[in-house]
Parts: sequence; C-alpha cells; structure tokens
Amino acid sequence: MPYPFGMVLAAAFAAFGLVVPPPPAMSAGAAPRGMAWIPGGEFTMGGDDALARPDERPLHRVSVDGFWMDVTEVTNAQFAAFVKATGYRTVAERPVDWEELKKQVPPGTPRPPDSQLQPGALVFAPPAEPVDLSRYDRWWTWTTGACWRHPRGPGSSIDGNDDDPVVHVAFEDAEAYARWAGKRLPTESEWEFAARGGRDRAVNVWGNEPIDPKRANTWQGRFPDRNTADDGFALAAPVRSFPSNGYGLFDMAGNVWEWCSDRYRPDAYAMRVESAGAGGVTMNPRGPSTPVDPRNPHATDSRVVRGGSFLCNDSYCASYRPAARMSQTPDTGMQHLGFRCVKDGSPPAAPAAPTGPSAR
Ligand SMILES: [Ca+2]
Ligand SMILES: [Ca+2]
Repeated sequence: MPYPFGMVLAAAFAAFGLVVPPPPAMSAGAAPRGMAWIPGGEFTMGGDDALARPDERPLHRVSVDGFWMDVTEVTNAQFAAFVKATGYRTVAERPVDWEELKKQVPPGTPRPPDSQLQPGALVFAPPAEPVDLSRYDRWWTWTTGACWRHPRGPGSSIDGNDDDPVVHVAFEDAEAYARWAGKRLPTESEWEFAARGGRDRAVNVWGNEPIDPKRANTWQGRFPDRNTADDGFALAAPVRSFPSNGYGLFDMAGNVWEWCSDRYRPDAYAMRVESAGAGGVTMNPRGPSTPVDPRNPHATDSRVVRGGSFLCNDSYCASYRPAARMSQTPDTGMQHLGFRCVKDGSPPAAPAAPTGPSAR
C-alpha cells in the first residue's frame, strides 16, 4: 500500500493570523500571470485500466465549471516571495505539538523524546538494497531541520533551484500561500479534469501510450534502491522540464505530488454514484464532509494529493496517471509533495475582431 505517512508526524496547527496583502489587480478578460484557462465541462472521472486501484472506481460522470490554473507547480521562488511578504513559517519549521500528534497515533503511544519533536519533515533516504515495499519507513526518514528551504535536511539548500517546485509544504501552508495569492487549492475533480487536458478516459495525461522517460519526471530502475534517472532527474526537476498537457499545464504527471482541497475517502466515488443515480452527473463536487483514510486510521483529517512524483514507478506506485488518488494527513511535509493553485474567474477575452479598412 503506497503512502501511509501521517501517523508519524505532528499536527502543529498554529492559527494563521497574518496580515495578507491584497492580490494583484486583474483587468476583466486578462489572463492571470502564469495561469491557463481550464474551460470546464463534463468528463468521466476515475480509472479502470490495469493499473487502477479500487479507490479510482467506479467511473462516473462529473461536471466542473471553468477556472484558471497555475501552469506549473508553485516554485521555490514563488513561495519565497510569499514568505518574504508575510513572514509565514511553515508547519515543518515549527516545533511538533505532541498534544495534537497523540490524537493521531494509537492510544497509549508514549511521548517521543524532545529530540524527535523538533521542527522537521520526512526526507527520502534510499536504502542500499531492495526492501519490502510495504515498509515505507525504509526509505522515509524524519529529519530535524528539513523544510522547504532545506529540502534534503540541514546542509542542503534551494540556492540555484528557484524553478524547482517548493516541497515540505503541509496542507495549511499551501492554503496560506493560495490565500495570499488570491487563489485557492483545486478540488480533486478540477485537478483531474485539468490533468486530462481534454483526453477523456485516457490512461495518461498525454494519451494511452505508456510512460517513457521523456514524458514525465518519475522513477526509472528498481524502487527504492536503484534510480537510473533515465529522465535526467533523480529528485525533483525544475518545472517545465517535460512537455505540457492539452491545456498547457506542466508536470500534472510526476515531479511532485499536489495538494487538493477534498477530504479523502476510498469510497468517495461510490458515494457520488449512489447520490447521483445511474447515469447521473455530479456537478462541481467538493469532496466528502468527513474523511476515511485506511492508511492513516487514527488521523483526524486526511486530504487528497494527486499526480504522483519523482518516486513513482510502475512496480510500486503508478500515480502519475490522472485518475490516481492518494491520501495524506494535512500536517505532512514531505520531500516529494508540493501544490499548485486555481482561481475562479471568467474565460479569457476572445481575440479582437479585425478593425479598420480591412474589416469592411
Ligand atoms: Ca526522475
Ligand atoms: Ca506534479
């Protein structure tokens, strides 16, 4: 089972009380900088291909309204601008709150020593030899001092990596950035609609051809001990390093996972079908009101993440597919988890009609 991490992390839920400057003004019909208009419409949500997991079923019809979407994952440079403007401190930079954490772990779990309650996040540390793929603790290491500025832990930095996606952002960090930017996180349905790029029911964001190293930043070789990096990147790649999809969006497959606003439950689609009836269309779904997360059974909340990452490999987690879903506890900062934002608005203005003598 791919990615159960949250129970090892703290929920340092500090209130977000920063003064937020207003978003930049946008004239009617103008495209927000760095965003693409996603036209909206009806599509088939979910997956039923050979790699599809039970939580991607059943296929069902969903309709979403049009929206603007960041064409790339939020980058280190963009997140740094937010932190500079607001003084925001991410969850991974705050001490772990044991009173919150203990609500998420089995009753009776002893309090860890203070040394393990220091600010930090989970860093990918590949083992030297093949390991049991159910033992995710064999390649994830809680690392004091790891955060967005130090993605591989103390001593590492983001200098020179302005265009890499920001990582080690918890759900509330992503939401805080989005509010500051005058945007919001996408719903899971918006995210999947956008990832498909107009290719309804295709297995991959580029169509039905299988993945290859030119398509997306994933993992080649044997996970998790041998990464041949045939795609040129062992870890995250600068955004726009791989081809965009049908809507001009980059890295909707792989590179880093992306937060969505929906709460996670494996039976979310079955609930929709039951509610909409056979052949029914669910309009602008915003996700279930209560989460269910078998990977993190003690977690009080769980959110959807989408798109897979540089750690995705068919032998383990083919989550670069647009239908693939994953759960994540909202307090989690990880080296392969980032986000992008969306924004409500109007479609771009149509190109101006010809004027002047030639238009007569
Ligand atoms: Ca790679
Ligand atoms: Ca991505």
